[in-house]
Amino acid sequence: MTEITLNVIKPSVNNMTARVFLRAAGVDFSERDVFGQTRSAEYSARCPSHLTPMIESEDLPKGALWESCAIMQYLCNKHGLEQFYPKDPARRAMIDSAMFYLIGTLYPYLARATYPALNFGQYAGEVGYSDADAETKEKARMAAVEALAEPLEVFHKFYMDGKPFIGGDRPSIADIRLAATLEFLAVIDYPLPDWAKTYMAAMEETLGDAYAEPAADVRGYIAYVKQPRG
Ligand SMILES: N[C@@H](CCC(=O)N[C@@H](CS)C(=O)NCC(=O)O)C(=O)O
Repeated sequence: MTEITLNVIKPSVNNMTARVFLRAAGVDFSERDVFGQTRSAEYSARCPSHLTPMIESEDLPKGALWESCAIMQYLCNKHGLEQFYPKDPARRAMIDSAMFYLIGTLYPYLARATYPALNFGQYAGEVGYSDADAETKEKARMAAVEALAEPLEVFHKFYMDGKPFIGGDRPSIADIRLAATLEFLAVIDYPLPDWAKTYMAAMEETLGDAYAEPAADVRGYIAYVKQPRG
């Protein structure tokens, strides 16, 4: 019996993050596809946030852990995976900073910019969630598209700073989080800067099938939503 169950929704880049990490880390786990089930009483009882990715393990105080970055941090700590999450406090702080910056700044812009094209629901309070007219919603979406450039440049200039990855010569958990996130930009044909294209190719080449297999689910979904509808 495997120790860890990873609950996933396959088209999601939040989930792709955990799926890539668990494969790359070589941790023993089983995967459960919970597409369409996250709001069920049964899932909510185990996971009141109704979110994925979510791991379940008897070792966890509440049996369940969600938030992609927390999942990666926990498993690195538990299994001593220093190659993905350095122990040195200063180097680790940079990885943490990159992940918090992604979740707190880059991802909200990216969600506003891409979720309508992905047919994903937006969050309460967003213009895209409101009963504003289509023109107002598109204006808000375009503002988010424009806002993406600055955090992207911060990842490149500040966190990578001439190195191939945020982690230096090899991908860290912050790199897994960033590369997976950037996958969604294909749905709006966002013009990725050249460094980002090189970076994503390097991530896939370095991590191999661990990256390619979960990425194929995200890319397949994007191809599906981009199909012209008659
Ligand atoms: N910040 C979270 C975001 C998780 C999240 O938004 N998960 C979505 C899929 S993209 C979900 O499971 N939604 C199901 C639901 O709300 O019922 C992470 O990085 O794990």
